[in-house]
This record gives sequence, C-alpha cells and structure tokens, in this order.
Amino acid sequence: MANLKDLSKNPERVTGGHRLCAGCGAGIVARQTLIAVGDTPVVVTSATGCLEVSTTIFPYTSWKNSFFHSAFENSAATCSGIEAAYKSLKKQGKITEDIKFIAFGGDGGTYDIGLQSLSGAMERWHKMLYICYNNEAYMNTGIQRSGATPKGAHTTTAPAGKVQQGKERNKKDLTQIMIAHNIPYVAQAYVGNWNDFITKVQKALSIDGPSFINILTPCRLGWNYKPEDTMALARIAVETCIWPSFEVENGVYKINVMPKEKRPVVEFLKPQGRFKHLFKPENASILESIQKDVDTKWEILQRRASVACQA
Ligand SMILES: Cc1ncc(C[n+]2csc(CCOP(=O)(O)OP(=O)(O)O)c2C)c(N)n1
Ligand code: SF4
Ligand SMILES: [Mg+2]
Repeated sequence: MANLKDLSKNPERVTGGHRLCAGCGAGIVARQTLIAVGDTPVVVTSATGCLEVSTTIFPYTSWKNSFFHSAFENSAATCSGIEAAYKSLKKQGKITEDIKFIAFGGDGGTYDIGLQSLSGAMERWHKMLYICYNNEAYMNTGIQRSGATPKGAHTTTAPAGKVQQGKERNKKDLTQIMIAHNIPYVAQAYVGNWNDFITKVQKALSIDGPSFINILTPCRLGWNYKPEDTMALARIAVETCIWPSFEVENGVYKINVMPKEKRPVVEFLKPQGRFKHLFKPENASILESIQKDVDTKWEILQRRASVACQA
C-alpha cells in the first residue's frame, strides 16, 4: 500500500489552473499518477482528448515534466518509440539516469482508435505504463459513444428516444484484451480510491516490461451528475461490481477491493442523467439485463481470483 506520509513529500507535477470541468475525474488521474512517480524523471505521452486539450492550451501547460501530445491513434506508439530511443542512448552511455515512461489515452483513444498501437507496444514489450482514463465516451467532442460506453447509456450518437434506449450493446472488455497480451501487469482501478490507484501505478512502474491500467474516470458532463459526487459515484461502481477493482500480475488474478455487501447496479445508474430513461417502467428489462450481466461477470472474476489463490 502507498504511504501517505511519503507521498506528501512528492512533488506536484500536474498543476492546478487547467481547464478541465470542475469535478472532472481525468485531472485526478493525472495528478495522482505523477504523485505516484515521485521525483523520478518521467516522459508522458497523451492522445488527444479532454485531458490533453484542457491541460495544454497554448501558451500554457499544466505539466511540469516533459509531455508529448501525439495524435489520437498513437499515444502508445509514441511512448514506445521514445522508450526505445532511451534504451539505445543508455546503452551508448549518453544517458545515465533512470526515466519512466507513461502513456495516457481516453477510452476513445484506447478502446477504439489507438487499440492497434497499444497492442503493438505491449506485444513488443516496451518498459512503459499505459493508463486509459476511461470516462466511457468521446467526451471532448461532445459525448459520442465509444467501445467503452456501457449498455443503456445515452450519448449523442446512441441517444435515448423513440427508436432506441441509449447504447444497445455491451461495452468491449478491454481489460481482458490486455490480459490476453500476457504482459506482466494489468489492472482496473477507479477514481475515488487514491491508495488503490497509486499502489497500482507504483507497482506497474516497478515492473521490467509493459503494464496497463484501466481506470474508471467519471465525467460530470457526459454522465450528467453533480460535480461534487465524482469520488462517491466511482466508489459505488466498485460496490455494485459494475467496475471491479482487480489486478492480474504475471497471470495471477487478485481482487483488490472486495465490496462488504454487493449493492444493486441501480444505485450506480440512478444518480446519472445518462441512464435516466432506463427508469421508465417500459425499460425495466434493460435494467434487469444490466444487473444479470454484472452478476455473471462478477462470478467469473471471483472464480478466476479464487483459482489464483489456490495455485
Ligand atoms: C483521428 C482523429 N479523429 C477525431 C479526432 C477528434 N477528437 C478529438 S478528442 C476526441 C474525443 C476523445 O475521446 P476519448 O479518447 O474518450 O477522450 P475524452 O475526450 O473522453 O477525454 C475526438 C473524437 C481527432 N483529434 N483525431
Ligand atoms: S467533459 Fe468530462 S472528461 Fe471532459 S473535462 Fe469535462 S468532466 Fe472532464
Ligand atoms: Mg472518453
């Protein structure tokens, strides 16, 4: 577990005064990631998205470390290229210090448009951490559905109305896709538990190889809830098991936050405007199917974790 006293001595490398919305989870992810790094030199790359757009408005920047804005598609490719150059320069004796490499991407930049470059970077075994700050839609361009948008959520391209009731299909399970890359470390985390997330970042960065963290990151605009509820909402996601906090280290599953009592998914859906239509009586079957899907996936995850415990 991360030590709060030690962390408090670490520099703040993502400053305030950025233009992210009040209550935006993405700023919390970036800030906690860099606090986790401490004062080790770090190279950050970022795909286009709210995090990049709102923290690098020319001529200002919120980043005190080096920051490379790549295209939407290639945050992972950019980061892996820099890491390869670093390795070569180190071998030649031109760099002596240890440097960490972190790529950020939103869910649009990770689940969809940057998936190929992410997959390649992980498979080539670069020593880098990729963090997907997952707010479950293309928020920066006005809340379009992505491969991470959950079933039933209203977005501008999967709207709730007479024809359909928000997105009709389940989200892609990107965490499992990354586990299938057989890389040393894959984790799910959530905004609302700094210790869980920072511990994961530090673990991922200590590994001699690629690592991936998918962090559920509430977006007060696209999810349509009160800005002050960001942390509480993300915690309910874990308590309902709609977004479990777990890690897979060298193939071994571990559930990091076990809910004391599994809460019904409606407790996560109800406070969010994007799911408002699901509470009409005629949409009860959609709510039931969401609960059923969550129950099934939770059972599977627990089985995987218990097999790992017995091994
Ligand atoms: C190739 C390409 N297509 C589309 C865009 C326009 N665009 C910029 S940000 C963005 C949405 C990003 O979504 P996501 O990665 O989920 O990050 P978020 O904005 O939600 O933080 C889009 C579509 C672009 N910059 N490049
Ligand atoms: S739209 Fe959402 S993701 Fe973008 S800055 Fe606002 S709260 Fe953050
Ligand atoms: Mg997004």
